[in-house]
Order: sequence, then structure tokens, then C-alpha cells
Amino acid sequence: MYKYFGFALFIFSFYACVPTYEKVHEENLRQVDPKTIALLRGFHGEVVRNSDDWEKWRRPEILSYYEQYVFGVRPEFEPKDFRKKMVKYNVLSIDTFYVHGVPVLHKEIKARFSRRGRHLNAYYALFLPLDVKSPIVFVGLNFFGNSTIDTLKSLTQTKHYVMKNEGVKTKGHRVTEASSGTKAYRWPLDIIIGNGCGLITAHYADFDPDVNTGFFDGAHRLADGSIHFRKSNAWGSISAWSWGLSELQSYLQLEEVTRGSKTAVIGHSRLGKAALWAGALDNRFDLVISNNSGCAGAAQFRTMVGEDIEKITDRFPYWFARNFQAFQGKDTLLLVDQEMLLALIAPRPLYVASANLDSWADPKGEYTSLYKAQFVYQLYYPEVQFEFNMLKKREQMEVGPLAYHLREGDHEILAWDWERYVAFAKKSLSSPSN
Ligand code: GTR
Repeated sequence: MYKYFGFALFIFSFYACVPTYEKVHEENLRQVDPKTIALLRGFHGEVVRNSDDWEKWRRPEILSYYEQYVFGVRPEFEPKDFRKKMVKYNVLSIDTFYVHGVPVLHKEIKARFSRRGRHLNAYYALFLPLDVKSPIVFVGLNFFGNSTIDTLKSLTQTKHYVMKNEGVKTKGHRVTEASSGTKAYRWPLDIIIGNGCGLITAHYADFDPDVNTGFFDGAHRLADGSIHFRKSNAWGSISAWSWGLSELQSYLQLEEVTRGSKTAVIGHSRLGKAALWAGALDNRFDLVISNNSGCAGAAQFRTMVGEDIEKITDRFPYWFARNFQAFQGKDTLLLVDQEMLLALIAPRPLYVASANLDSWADPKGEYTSLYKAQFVYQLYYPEVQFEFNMLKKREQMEVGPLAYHLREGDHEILAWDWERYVAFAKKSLSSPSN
């Protein structure tokens, strides 16, 4: 009976409430002419003159717009002093091994979150170079679970739903023993550890399974319960994954070796969108890296090249706040575009990367957003100036805290990308005390 009620509520919240643009956009925002939107002009025409204006009113106005109309509001779980009770960490395994002669400490930690009788388990795989104090740590979620990122036997094999994938040797929607290490090429420890950096990663499904079965699992269940009324600005999966990234960051602050570490939040594709949103919401991330993040990531909405709002919300409505669906076919009515998402990260370093054959993610749109975001970075670093000049394949550009590259090839994250991320992280995050 209970079950059927939940099911009915789910159907109701998904289908009966698919919102229209007129209904969801606040009236005062509907009066804004979307053609006039600009990064440095408020929704009501006020001009941003300096970083104070940006921080006091323009940044909050953009952030709140993204919460209301795009990704949904990510809840504050508990006041800080409740935190200890909410999450308990348990070290499952510790190994030490060598990568190209560098000693590495590897731990896998089970984080158990408890709230009002509900629980969520997440498995964190941590790799640290043993000879570096407070190393820079890359923080990222993985697509197929920890057992796929390396062949170490101790890594946990996820029980969650995953995408079917021949290369990963999945059986139906589950990974198998044979999946071990099949995605290691996406997490090149030789490059990361070899450069004195660390890595912490977890399976994204630990925080929210990537399936459209309602918001009865993952972080949504933990925060909201299984039966709840979903507001049209309630958080979708990208917000839940961004919460997971923040949780990985919180864990690093408890570990003695990484307490003083600088961190780089990184994500590929849908997880690149989550990394950008995590970087916007959580300024504990010192560097943000978006790899082939595409629509609702670094790519422009307005140009509607490659994936657009209709295409993405048709297949993945649950990634976003329900309000976002009201912009299907109305990409140009949205009062934000993705240079604004990128600018929320300023003045921290930001790296956007594309691949030349990845037309679905619109490389030029990704570059354009970075190009336009520079105008906010200039409020902090007047010397940051670059002309619009789309890069050629295999080219990279760095201008102060901003970086971009166009890898040759398809939608992927490869060693070629990582070599550049690691070098940029070392350059942009190394302080004299490091
Ligand atoms: C695609 C989706 C993209 C991107 C990609 C991925 O199917 O349309 O927005 O996120 O998946 O995550 O690999």
C-alpha cells in the first residue's frame, strides 16, 4: 500500500507537474529581455563595476538562478556540529605500492551517512604519494566503481546500476570481476602520483544512481526521505553528485596528510557538469577542471549546437531541477549562459577542455564560455586578457588562472588530458609554502 502511494506520487510529480516556462519563471524575471543578458549586467540592468559588485549581488543572483532553474537547490544537510554524527568513516583496506619508483599509500574508506534512520554508504579510494607533505589532491567521481580504476584487488566492486559497456565487461547493468582495472586509463596514477599529486575518487552512483527511477535513493533519499513532495526547484542528480564531491573534500580535511592540501575537482562529461557545479557551490575546491562537459557544463546553451536543453532533458530529466524542463526549445529564454557558471568559480583557477571530434559537447561552445568568463576574472586579474581564437587540435592555452585545450579525438578523458591538468595544477596551486 505504502509502495503504491510512493509510486503514484512519483508519477504525479514527474508527469502532472511538467512545468511550462510561463509558470516557472518568476514574473519579474520574465520581464527581462533575454537578448540583453550579459555577465557583467544584473538581471535588472545594474552594471558590475568591480569584484565587490560581483561578489555582493551579481554572483549570488546568478548562483541562485542556477539553483532555481537549472540544477536545483542542494540542501544543507545539517548544521556543522551534527556532522560527526551524520557520517562515520571506516578504513576498509590499506596498501602501499610503487608507481614508477614512487611509494604510494592507498586506502579505501567506507563513509556511512545516517540521517533519520536512513543510511547511505559511499566508498572512497584514496591514493597519496608517500614522500610528499600536503600534496595537491585531485577529487573526482568515477563512472563504473572503484574496482575499475585500478587492478588492485582490494578495491570495492560496486553493486550499483552502471551503464552497459563492452570495454568494462559489464554483465547487464552490473560490473563483474573481469571489470577490474578496465577504466584505469582514465585515472593514470603514473602521471598523478609521478608528479607528487594525490587522488580521491568514488563511484558516482554511491551518491545517486544514474537511473530515472524517481528520487527514492542516493542522497535524495538521505536528505528528503522516500516519500516527499518535490518542489520544481528540488535538486536533481547533478546536484547530488556535486554533494558527493564536496563530501570527498570534507574527508580530505580530516586526514592528517591532506588537511592542508590544495584540491582540484575534476570530472568528465556528465561528471564534468557536476564538477563545475561543485566548484561553483563549494569554494574549498582550489581548482576546477571540466573535461568534455558539454551541454549544461561548459558549452553555451544559446547557440544550440550539439546537445541542447530539449535533448538533454528528454533523456535525463532527473539530472536537473524540474523547472529546467520548461526551457525545452527555449534555450534563448534562459537568463544565464555557461560563461556565468564558469565565472562563479572566479577568481580560482579553472581549466576547460574539449576534444575535436566531440561535436555533441560542442568544443567551440566550451571555448566560448571560457572566453566570456574571462571578463569576471579580469575584475581580479586585469592582466588576464585573450582574444577569441579557437584553438586547433592538440593545442593548449594558459592565461593566468584560465586554461583550455583541444585534444585530438573523441569524447574521453585520457593521459594526454591528465598530463596537462597535473602540470597546470602544480603551476597554479603551488604556493611558496607547498
Ligand atoms: C551523453 C549526454 C551528455 C554527456 C554524456 C556523458 O549521453 O548527452 O550530456 O553527459 O552522456 O556523460 O558521457
